[in-house]
Amino acid sequence: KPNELGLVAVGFSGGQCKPGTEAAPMALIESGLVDQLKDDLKYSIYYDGKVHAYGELMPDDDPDYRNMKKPRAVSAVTKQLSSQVYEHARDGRFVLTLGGDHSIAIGTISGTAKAIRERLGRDMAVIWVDAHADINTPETSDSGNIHGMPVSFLTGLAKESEDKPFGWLKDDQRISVSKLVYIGLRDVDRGEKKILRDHGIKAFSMHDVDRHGIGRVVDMALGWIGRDTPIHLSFDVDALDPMWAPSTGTPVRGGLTLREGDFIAECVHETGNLVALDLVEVNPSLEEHGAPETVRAGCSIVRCALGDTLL
Ligand code: DIR
Ligand code: MN
Ligand code: MN
Ligand code: MN
Repeated sequence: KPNELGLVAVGFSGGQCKPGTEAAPMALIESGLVDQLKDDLKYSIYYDGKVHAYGELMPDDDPDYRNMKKPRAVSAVTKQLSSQVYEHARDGRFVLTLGGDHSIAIGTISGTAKAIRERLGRDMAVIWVDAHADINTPETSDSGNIHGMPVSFLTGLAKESEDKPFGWLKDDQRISVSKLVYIGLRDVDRGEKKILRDHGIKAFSMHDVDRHGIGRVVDMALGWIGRDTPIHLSFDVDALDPMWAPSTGTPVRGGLTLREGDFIAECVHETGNLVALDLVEVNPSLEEHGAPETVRAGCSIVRCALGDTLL
């Protein structure tokens, strides 16, 4: 069902300390994104019409655990999101998740990884477009913010026992470090650099984009993944330079242009293997004069990944 799209709107900001990302899904939808996907790109949209805040899942008390901030809240939200995403992907739909901060990728990627294994018998690849690697373990993290850790939980570098936060994550929901590719990195913590090196993880930094150009970088990234591999694209809007996306929690100068971001999304769409997309870390309450611009940039990335073309 290539034209069926499951949309999940996640109004959650608990993976980091700045409120505001919970307002992003509505801002993206109100700017016309869903109508464009329906009317221009001809998708049948499966959307429950809600921005999920998961208030009913919030614990009364959520002390730090293994250096993680709000571990129970993030674990409960991502567990619920994982089954929402799984159900769409299991039914053969493309899954678009609008965040929310990047901790929600623990839910989205675990959901698609499991569904793709069941449906296609394949291991899914992940393209993580971000200024940051988000691969801290609870122990390597300086901030304790879980939006800097999702990849370590998804790859099994960080694990937890059954009754603890993220203990619900099982092997069939995980991805291999060999099927992970980064584009856009420029603010990677020391502990993360060691993890990337030790596990031979494929990463294209802004240095690589400068050296080779975005065209070759995308070719190399897709070449690493290989043909006929289902792809989940997790796009942190802070991969873009703050000139195009200022309203985000941790902006880092020297990023991708909007065209380079759109180009990545266009090329991943062209593979025909894209099964899911996350668009995260838009925070309309930061740099408020830049919020409309950031929302427009986010919409543009989503449209490109879903098949919009320039001609
Ligand atoms: C930093 C920042 N590496 C951390 N991470 C961010 O908190 O672990 N990720 N901003 O998006
Ligand atoms: Mn991120
Ligand atoms: Mn980031
Ligand atoms: Mn961030």
